[in-house]
Order: sequence, then C-alpha cells, then structure tokens
Amino acid sequence: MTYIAKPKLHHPSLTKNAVGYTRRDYEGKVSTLCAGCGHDSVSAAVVQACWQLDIEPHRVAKLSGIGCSSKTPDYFLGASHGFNTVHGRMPSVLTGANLANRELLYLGISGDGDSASIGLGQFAHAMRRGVRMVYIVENNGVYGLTKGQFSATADRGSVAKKGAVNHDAAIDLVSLALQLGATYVARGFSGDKAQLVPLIEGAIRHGGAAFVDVISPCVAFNNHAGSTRSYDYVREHNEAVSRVDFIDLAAQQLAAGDEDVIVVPQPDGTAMRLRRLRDDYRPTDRIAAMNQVQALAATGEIATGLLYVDPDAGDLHRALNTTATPLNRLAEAELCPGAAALEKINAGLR
Ligand SMILES: Cc1ncc(C[n+]2csc(CCOP(=O)(O)OP(=O)(O)O)c2C)c(N)n1
Ligand code: SF4
Ligand SMILES: [Mg+2]
Repeated sequence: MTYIAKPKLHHPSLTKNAVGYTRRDYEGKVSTLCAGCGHDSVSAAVVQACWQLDIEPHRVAKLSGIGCSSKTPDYFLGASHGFNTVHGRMPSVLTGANLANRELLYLGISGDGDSASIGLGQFAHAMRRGVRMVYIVENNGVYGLTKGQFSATADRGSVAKKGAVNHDAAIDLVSLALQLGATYVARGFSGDKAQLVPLIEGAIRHGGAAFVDVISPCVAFNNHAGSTRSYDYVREHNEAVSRVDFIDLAAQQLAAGDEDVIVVPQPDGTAMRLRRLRDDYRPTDRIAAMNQVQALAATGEIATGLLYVDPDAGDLHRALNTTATPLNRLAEAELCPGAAALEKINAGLR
C-alpha cells in the first residue's frame, strides 16, 4: 500500500489518444517497489500499450494474486476495475468475472511464485479453457515479497544471494502454456521495453488465452553473479526470435515482398506483422514453437519475442455458447426462466 499521492494536475499540452486520454490517465499510485525492480518497467509497458491502443480505462479489469508482482496493478490503470485475490487464485477469479461480463479487457498479473508454485493448477486450467485474457507473469525466479526464496521457475544450478544452489528442475511457464493450449504465447524482458510493449499490445488484441512471461529481475534478492535471472545474465542470453514491429490494418500491404515478414490475421479483423529474426521461426506452428523454446533453453539461451500465435483462436465463451450480454444487464426473467425451462433442460440430458 502506498500513501504517496500523485498530483492529479496534467499539463494541458499532454498528447491525448483517440479516446481523449493522456498517458498519465493510465497511471496508478506511486510505486513502493525497490528502485530498479523489473516489475515497475512492466507496469510502464502496460500503461504505454493501453494508451497506444486507445483503451478506455474503465473498460479494463486488472486482477492479481499475492507478491511484489501482484502489487503492481495498484501502480497502473488507477481508473480501472481491480481485484487483488488470494495467493495463486487470480485465474479462477478472472475466469468467473470473464464469464459474467465478456465486454471488459481482463488483465491477469501474477508472479512466478503465484503462478508456478501455489497457483500452478489455476494457471493450467485457465490456459486450457481458453479464457480470453492477457495473463502476465513477472518472472524473477524468486519469492521477492517474502525475501528471496527460490521459486519453481528458478533454473537448476542457479545460485541464491547467500550462496545456496538450486537443485530442483525449473518449471518453464512458456513451455507449459504452449502444451496447455494457450493461443498466444510470448516472452519479454523488463529491460527491453521496445520489445515488451508490442508483445502486450498483441496479447490485448488477441481473441483467446494470451500468456506473456516477462523476465523481470528482482534487484533485492536475485540480481547477483550466479543468478540466471539477473539483468546481466538475461541481457547476455536473450535470444529474440521475432519482433512484433507493426500491428495495423495496413500491415498486409506493407509486408508485401519482404520474406522475413510474417503477417498473421487477428480475430478482430486486423493483422499483425512479425519480423522473423531466425530462419527456423514458425509462429503459427505450436510444435515448432515448443521445439524452438526447448532447443534454445538446452544451449543456455532464453527465447524471447512472440513465440506462438493461433490466428483462429477461440475462447471459453465460444466453447460454452454463452450469452453475449453481461449478466448484470439481464433481467430477472432471463436469469431465472422458470420451472418449465429447467424441465426442458433436464429432459434434454436424459
Ligand atoms: C496462502 C499463502 N501462502 C503463502 C504466502 C506467502 N507469500 C506471499 S507472496 C509469496 C510469493 C511471491 O512470489 P512471486 O509470486 O514470485 O512474487 P514476487 O514477490 O517475486 O514478485 C508467498 C509465498 C501467502 N501470502 N499466502
Ligand atoms: S523485493 Fe524484489 S521483486 Fe520485490 S520490489 Fe524489491 S526488487 Fe522487486
Ligand atoms: Mg517472483
């Protein structure tokens, strides 16, 4: 919790987006995280992406669990809906909110402890059900809030600040999300905003379960030599496979003739332009993406960029054929159609 209020006055000449908001309108409270924490850069990237995409703040619901990462929704989108859940339970609360009202943009913010330890089951089921959301894990390899214990994403052999070595195998959330059926899977680095903002923008425009793993160093407990989540280590081992350098209706024409540019149609009718940085990059092939992530990991490199996208992604609402109207706008007669309607449903199940 922070007690430092941000001044509400804006300079009158600040640039406004198409829906009339300045970038400041997408900010939240003053961050209380450690100076230099990667998580603050992720907050800044979310602010930038929402402002650039002309999203009205009141159309966003941000949900999180517990951890330094899960505190960050307090530091962006101060005018949006928010729900800080119990540790590891963000995905089920988000799923319920999404089922009740599909008109909002759901931003799930979590940590590697929150999603890969206590919340692993919740993470898995939200991905496999195709809940339409932007699920961001701010991944630092430790439980930052509780003073730096190894999390389940810490690499085997990684050394803690006080010298202990991690002997357990790491859970790679990107590989898991791919296996579980997520339809947009990306990895970014909080130290590379130019790469991260378009990855978040792509996730926002995506029509299904979008997962963005962000390597986000913890400067207090996991930024030393021997750590595989330090700024220096990630900069040295970052292997970007793609660059999302343009997302626009006109992308199709702009890409013509450039064989390193892959155009992926989006569910909202727009197109995403991806620049291939490796010859073996095939972003719409799930198995190729899984192989590439694993092959790079085996050589000690961290695959970043948009790793996989399904241009025909569906979501939970489509699968369940739910009503398009948010439940709070349905009248009592529609919500409780009576005994005869129930009897008809029961008869159909016999
Ligand atoms: C049920 C429950 N168990 C344990 C805790 C203690 N706890 C708080 S945050 C946290 C881990 C946070 O790690 P992570 O999600 O990686 O966030 P970070 O602080 O690293 O951003 C733990 C174990 C808790 N709050 N609730
Ligand atoms: S303890 Fe680590 S994760 Fe938490 S705010 Fe400080 S640097 Fe960030
Ligand atoms: Mg963590």
